[in-house]
Amino acid sequence: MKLKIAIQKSGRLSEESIRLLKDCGIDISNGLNKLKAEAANFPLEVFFLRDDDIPQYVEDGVADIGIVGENVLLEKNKNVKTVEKLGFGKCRLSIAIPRDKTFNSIKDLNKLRIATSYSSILSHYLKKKKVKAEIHEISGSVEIAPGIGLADAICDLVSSGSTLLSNGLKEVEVVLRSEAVLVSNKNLNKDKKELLNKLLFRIKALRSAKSNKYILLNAPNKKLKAICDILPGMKSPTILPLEEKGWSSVHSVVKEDQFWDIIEKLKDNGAQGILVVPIEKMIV
Ligand code: PRT
Ligand code: ZN
Repeated sequence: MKLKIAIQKSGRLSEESIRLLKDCGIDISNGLNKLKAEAANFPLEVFFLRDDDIPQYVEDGVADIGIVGENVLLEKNKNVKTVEKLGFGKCRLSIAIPRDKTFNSIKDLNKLRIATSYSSILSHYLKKKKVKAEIHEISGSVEIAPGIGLADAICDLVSSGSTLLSNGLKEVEVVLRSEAVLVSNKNLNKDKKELLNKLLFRIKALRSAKSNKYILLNAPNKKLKAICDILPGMKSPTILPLEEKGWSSVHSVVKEDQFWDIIEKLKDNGAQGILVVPIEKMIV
């Protein structure tokens, strides 16, 4: 019994999808240029596909699970289950207009021709916002549509914004924020569910490791209580006595996003020699 996963063959999600599997201890280095590869050390078969086809393959059960952008998932609207957000492939689906056009509110999009590869998501969005625009479905190079007179606006994926900039466009509405997600077929049998859970356990360990840091510091004993209150840790901080009298070494885990605030407070409470190191895997 093998779990079958579909990932993008070549594109923006390919490298990170393979790295994710690798960081989960699953090696698929043989066969990257093929349609299919087998993992060496996990019952996993990998299919390399176009991202647009992944939701359908997972719905049909040709693949049991897949990695795909939420933008594609929503546009294709297939009957699959989103299992886990993966934190890469982040982008937004946005409406943009020529830089020299004024824009005060979404009502300004009324009667405009908007070029997009995301006609389903866009039409739902415009309907919700009570805007009546003409949607032109095109499959590639959407950003050039206003320049060649094909449309008045576009709705396309944006990450750095440099494509919009170099085409004389400005972003005026964010329709959707997207990242890569792990999706699953809704009717996995018991054995496949078990394999998926095993994989998911590893993915979650990586994800929490990434959002946490291991911190070590020296503190005067009389400040230990205050410092431990700042540093809750996984259970509670570890305290080890230093050779120097009246001082201890404190070890704990801090959340990446609280990191700078915590460092400030620790310093205010007399912490010294603060070391912050990345965590590779974290099992909570
Ligand atoms: O061949 P296949 O169909 O598999 O690939 P594809 O060409 O359809 O997709 P690909 O590889 O371009 O993108 C795969 C997925 O990556 C998308 O579905 C998104 O979920 C995610 N992603 C993240 C992006 C971007 N960021 C992104 N910036 N996908 C596309 N872009 C494009 C965008 O369309 C525009 O042309 O990059 C340009 C804008 O980038 P900036 O940085 O200039 O703003
Ligand atoms: Zn595609």
